[in-house]
Amino acid sequence: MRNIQILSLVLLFLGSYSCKEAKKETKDTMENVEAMAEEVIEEVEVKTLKFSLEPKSDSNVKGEVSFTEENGTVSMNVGLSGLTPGEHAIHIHEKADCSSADGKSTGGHWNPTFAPHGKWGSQEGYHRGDIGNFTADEKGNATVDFSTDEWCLGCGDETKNLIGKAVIVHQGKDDFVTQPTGDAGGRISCAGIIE
Ligand SMILES: [Cu+2]
Ligand SMILES: [Zn+2]
Repeated sequence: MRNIQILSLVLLFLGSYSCKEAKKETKDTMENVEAMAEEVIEEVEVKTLKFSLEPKSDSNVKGEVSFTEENGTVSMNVGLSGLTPGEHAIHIHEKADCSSADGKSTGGHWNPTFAPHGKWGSQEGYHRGDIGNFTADEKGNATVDFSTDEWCLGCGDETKNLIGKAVIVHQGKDDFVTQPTGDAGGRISCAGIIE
């Protein structure tokens, strides 16, 4: 009789123990699901915008540009074809208006901080649109990769916001000295940056 009592106590103990374990497992699973959901939400916050670059000033220079914002940094990736081999300037200009044949409808270099024109990162100052020069290969193709935390895509800070501006590729190269253009020559490809 006493053995039966002990056995039922043991069974009772095991029963409540496994029930606790099951509850704990459910809680762990819920925490995992919540953590995964947070990760998904963070991934959604990576913002990417893509645009086509259209030929200007009777050039054949076209391509694609994408901007990706992640953790406060904007990365720009550009692919171009139809260039003359060698160095060319690329800038952000102040208006997302590529309507004119010469690309001048985009205005001057984007310069929200009222700085002199210059080489990106220069002590003497530089426009927020002064990306610089890149080199096209002998076939006239080029890629440009650039990233900075001094830009954003649609944030409230107008000294950083790329939306409403334009990407301009020039026939010549930027000398980083001539004000306020860098003497980079004609505008041969254009893309407006819009939301
Ligand atoms: Cu320019
Ligand atoms: Zn400039």
